[in-house]
Amino acid sequence: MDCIFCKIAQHEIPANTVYEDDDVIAFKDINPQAPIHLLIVPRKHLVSIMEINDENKEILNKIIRVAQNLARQNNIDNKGFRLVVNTGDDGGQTVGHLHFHLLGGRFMTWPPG
Ligand code: IU
Repeated sequence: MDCIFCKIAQHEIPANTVYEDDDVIAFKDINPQAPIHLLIVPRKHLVSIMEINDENKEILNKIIRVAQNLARQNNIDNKGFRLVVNTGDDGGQTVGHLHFHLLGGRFMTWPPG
């Protein structure tokens, strides 16, 4: 499958990895939108949050736990951060492999653009 995040997850192309285990990989976004901008990605190819179901829902728990740990490690847990899942064209999703953006280190405005 020609999926860039699958290739990163399989170490076929390099990334600035900050965490990985059997189910999840997290790496620095190549085009950061905040001082801290990490992507948390399930190794399994799921196109979007719309592919979460009763059989694979545990991955969400895992991703949230990884996000908490990365927030603590980057000292943004107390001041705050944003965890974002862009979904589909109108949601601004450009890579068709489910990923969570962890953004922090600056004040986030609302609404997002
Ligand atoms: P989006 O929510 O699908 O728009 O987010 C995709 C993100 O993936 C975006 O922030 C890109 O900068 C980022 N990214 C990356 O970190 N490495 C890559 O090789 C590619 C995209 I392609």
